[in-house]
Amino acid sequence: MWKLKTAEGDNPWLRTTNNHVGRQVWEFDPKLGSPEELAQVEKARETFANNRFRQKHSSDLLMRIQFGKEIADGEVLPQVKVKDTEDVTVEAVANTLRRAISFHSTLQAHDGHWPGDYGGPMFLLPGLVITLSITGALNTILSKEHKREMCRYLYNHQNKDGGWGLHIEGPSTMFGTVLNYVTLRLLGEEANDGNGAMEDGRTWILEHGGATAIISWGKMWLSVLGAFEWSGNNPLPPEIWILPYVLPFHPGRMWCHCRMVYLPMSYLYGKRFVGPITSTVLSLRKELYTVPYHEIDWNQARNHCAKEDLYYPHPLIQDILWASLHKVVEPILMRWPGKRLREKALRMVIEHIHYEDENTRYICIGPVNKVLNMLCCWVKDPNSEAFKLHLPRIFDYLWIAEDGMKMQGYNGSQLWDAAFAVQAIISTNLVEEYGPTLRKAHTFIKNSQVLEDCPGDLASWYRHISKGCWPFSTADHGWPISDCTAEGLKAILLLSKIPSEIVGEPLDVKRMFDAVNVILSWQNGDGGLATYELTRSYPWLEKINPAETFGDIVIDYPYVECTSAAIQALSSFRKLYPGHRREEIEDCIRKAAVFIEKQQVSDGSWYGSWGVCFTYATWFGIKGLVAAGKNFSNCFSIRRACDFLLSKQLPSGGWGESYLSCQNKVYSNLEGNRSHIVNTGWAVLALIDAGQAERDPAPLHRAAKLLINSQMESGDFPQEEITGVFNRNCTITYAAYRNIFPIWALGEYRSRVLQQPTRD
Ligand code: LAN
Repeated sequence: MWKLKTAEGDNPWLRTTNNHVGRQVWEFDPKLGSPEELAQVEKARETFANNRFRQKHSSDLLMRIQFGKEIADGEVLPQVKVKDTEDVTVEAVANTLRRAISFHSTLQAHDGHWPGDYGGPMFLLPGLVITLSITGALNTILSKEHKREMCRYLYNHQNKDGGWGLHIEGPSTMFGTVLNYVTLRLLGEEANDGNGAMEDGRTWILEHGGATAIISWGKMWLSVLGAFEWSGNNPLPPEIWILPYVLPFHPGRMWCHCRMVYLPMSYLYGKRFVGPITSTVLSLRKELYTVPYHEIDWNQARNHCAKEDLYYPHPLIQDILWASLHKVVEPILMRWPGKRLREKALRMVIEHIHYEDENTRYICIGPVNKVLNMLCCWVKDPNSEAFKLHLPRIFDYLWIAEDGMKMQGYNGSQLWDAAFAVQAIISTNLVEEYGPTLRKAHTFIKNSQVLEDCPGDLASWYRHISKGCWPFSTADHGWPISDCTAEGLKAILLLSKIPSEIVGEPLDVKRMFDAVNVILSWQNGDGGLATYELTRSYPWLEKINPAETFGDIVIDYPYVECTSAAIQALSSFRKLYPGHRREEIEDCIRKAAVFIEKQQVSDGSWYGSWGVCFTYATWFGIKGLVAAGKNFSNCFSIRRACDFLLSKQLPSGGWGESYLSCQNKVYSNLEGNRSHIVNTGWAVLALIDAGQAERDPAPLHRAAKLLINSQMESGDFPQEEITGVFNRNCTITYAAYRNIFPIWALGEYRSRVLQQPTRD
């Protein structure tokens, strides 16, 4: 049976700064699992597969089954349901909360974090499998169980029309279909597998123009594999790294995710690296195209893109730019003396790759550059230490649920979920009862703060300071993020107000000051905060975004979510430490509030970038303004935002927003106007913050009733549609949200709407 191991790492090639706190890795052990447990797992898999077109999101059941042993031993309070005709009572809320927190506590790992699925995107596993197949590590690194579970995952997420989407809930795209089809082939599936799935996939590809119509990232992956020609790619010259930093398009000015993905891509492009041409690769050359491989017009293929994939079409200026680089500059750089410059650029690029690897303990900033960097290290030297150091960190990205084994969007969302869970539990006023849970989470958050900046001259590595920050996942990952730091600090400050006999010693004040220092350092001139760094260049740079399926990736834009989180953290901090950097903090909060008001859309909403979508950002918008000292009566923005939210409440009492909101920037209900507990949680939290209880609590009562009635017998809540999003067009799973947000919303409802100011 599969077993989740947390905070462990016994491989000599693993490095860590904090004893692997937060690390989560699944291992297969054939000796584990009672017949009942194995039957439970099988049942979960079967149910998922049978309903896979209706419910595309898995419910993280393998982890729940593993932790479930503890639940069975503990007591579960009887379930509560509130009838249509009844009012919500104090007892019903308290009972629901106790059941929910008790359940959520059983999912907490011994190091204090809440492990969970961070899957969703469907373009990540292919990068890993292609890399492992090229480097010959596919059979040595992955067991047959790994491969079987990966195939299960891919078959489970094949759409009815035979294709695969960009993410689990998305319609088929060429990118998703070609890459996942290729992945299945590399994992050992035959082109004609007998049950028709591979044939259906291939038919989808051929009917939509063949693999020349795949987007640029797909072209790159197929080229390194040997199933596409480099001449069919638009140039990614590594020389961009040796240009002077004053140029607005210098990569050091780009969003770190964009910079870090194009860095290794430019290495592979600069070398025109192609892996070994195996019989599978030769066969793929026949399977993927509508014309014979040697007859493909590669120059035309450079700009060919299926309409299903096109979220961000290239403007004309890009076509001109790529054509001139392709036709004029590349031929010079490919032969002497231009080649000398290429070699110099490649040396610089690989140095930056090593710097990134070393400073993330080989986890890397995300799943895409993780595997690309690993491939580059192998291309440089197949016997290198760097490559060996990369291998054990692959497992930090793999997660298994009843839908199979997936590659996650990050090495987890550990810190983020723990910071939210702490705030949610504290909001309920049931702190004494859940002391042990909070104490463990407190330890985890303290152990996950990043204590040092990256080494060397930060500016020459284009890095912001990190000392005092919190990451999104683990300290070993270590990249600093503005809102993660803010949410981490908020949780730490709340915990510091609870007696240490209950939750343990508070964080050393000096370390709180360090966190404040990074938060202040992130504020841009316009008052807003971006994600990891300051905004270093201009929005017009988006014109040279070559990734056809993603929007807003070229620079790090300021966001309402990040800005609001910073205001909240600083204003809570200021209440406890009024003397520390007072003027700077006040100034920062004031400017940040102005930024948030400016970002508001004319209908009163905010449009979010990292959650689905208006409900998420509007919660942040309101919460930020309230933390800056504004309220319903003195702030027009808050009044409008409340009207907006109330106008979207569904007859069921809930809110339910589709990921299509993010793509189209227009509020969209879920199909059939279904409600969603997570959206409902965000809306309730926002309205309570804006003082809705004093004006008219009726909408809150209706929403609370819905949340209470959604709870399942075990105390868990159902997994509904996916709730995260990035780069406008791709969704991502936040598996803990279904537990955290009902708890948080009902917690605030209990203490601020049903008016229970004293702790019991
Ligand atoms: C994340 C995850 C965390 C997220 C929050 C902290 C929640 C957000 O408020 C700020 C942005 C951030 C850090 C974020 C940005 C985009 C990420 C890194 C991701 C959604 C996780 C995966 C995604 C990354 C870009 C996926 C790889 C794909 C590429 C297009 C490079």
